[in-house]
Amino acid sequence: ETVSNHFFSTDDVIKQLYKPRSKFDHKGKFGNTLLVGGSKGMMGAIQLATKAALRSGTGKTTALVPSCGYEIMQATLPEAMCIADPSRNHIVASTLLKNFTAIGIGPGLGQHDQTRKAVRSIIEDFEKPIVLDADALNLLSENEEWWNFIPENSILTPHVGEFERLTGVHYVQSFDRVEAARKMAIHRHIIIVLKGANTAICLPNGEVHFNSTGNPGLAKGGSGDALLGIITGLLSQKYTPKDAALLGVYLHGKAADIAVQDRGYESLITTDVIDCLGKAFISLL
Ligand code: NPW
Ligand code: AMP
Ligand code: MG
Repeated sequence: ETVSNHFFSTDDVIKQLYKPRSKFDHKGKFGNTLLVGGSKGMMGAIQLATKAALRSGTGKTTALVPSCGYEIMQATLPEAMCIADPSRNHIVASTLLKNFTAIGIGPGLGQHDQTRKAVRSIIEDFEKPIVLDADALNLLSENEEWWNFIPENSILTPHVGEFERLTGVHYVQSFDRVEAARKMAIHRHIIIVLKGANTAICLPNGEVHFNSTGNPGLAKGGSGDALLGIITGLLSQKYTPKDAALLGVYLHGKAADIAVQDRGYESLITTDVIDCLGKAFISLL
């Protein structure tokens, strides 16, 4: 393949994708987002994802969490709705999905056997492109059969460790890893957001788009959880899966670039990144 398959998400390219708001907009236009995740000891991950979705413009946001997380979510994220799973410490069941416009699964989910079944039934029932990260990807890594029910144009957001688990291969050269992600995106008809310092967004048509924002302040637990919330929130607003992935990765990095000016690389935490999403959106106007 030639280098013409490779693109760079500059500020100008991203500004073309962004859809500004207009005076008579109402919340019904911007979708109803569901985030699925959390387990005992990892409620922070789904909190961060939900908060990031709230800050990304979605009309309504709901989190599905194990019941030990219900009060945590209701008390800390008043703008979000919450559905408690029947089980206390990890998710074991699906929920009514027909009212949701986009679903993101994975932050802090854990890898319990019953959780695996619940995730599978959510993906199968929803039938539209879905966003998968973290433990939802680890579930996929276990069994080739899982690929059969991942809807086309779904967005997978692995870090290097998760991607290598998906392929079962350790890549020495990052070029080889990106090429493997590109081939996987073509073969499975999905979008792979291969995360890292130079996040590569691989599309089903074989294009690879490198992101231009972000910094080492993001090298910290929680960063990816926020990214899942942003991308799912954008998908909910009827951005195409491609545009949701490109714009979401860009905004996540841009918010971190703005936040780090006050926080410094070491002190930056995911909450700071989410708090700067507003400035990242404003930079697109
Ligand atoms: P190493 O150490 O380099 O050999 P995991 P996770 C590798 C939740 N979280 N380049 C790395 O290998 C998530 O949502 C909850 C190379 C390491 O062994 C998930 O549900 C938080 N290698 C769950 O925790 C905040 C890389 O992969 C392994 C790499 C587990 O997610 C934190 C680590 O990956 C977290 O988000 C890279 N760039 N990146 C909360 N507040 O509740 C990773 N690796 O085992 O998938 O663990 O990513 O922490
Ligand atoms: P996760 O490992 O799932 O928490 O995801 C980490 C997030 O932080 C991804 O969006 C990465 O692209 C981003 N990230 C991590 N390290 C860096 C870095 N050195 N430069 C830019 N972005 C980074
Ligand atoms: Mg992660």
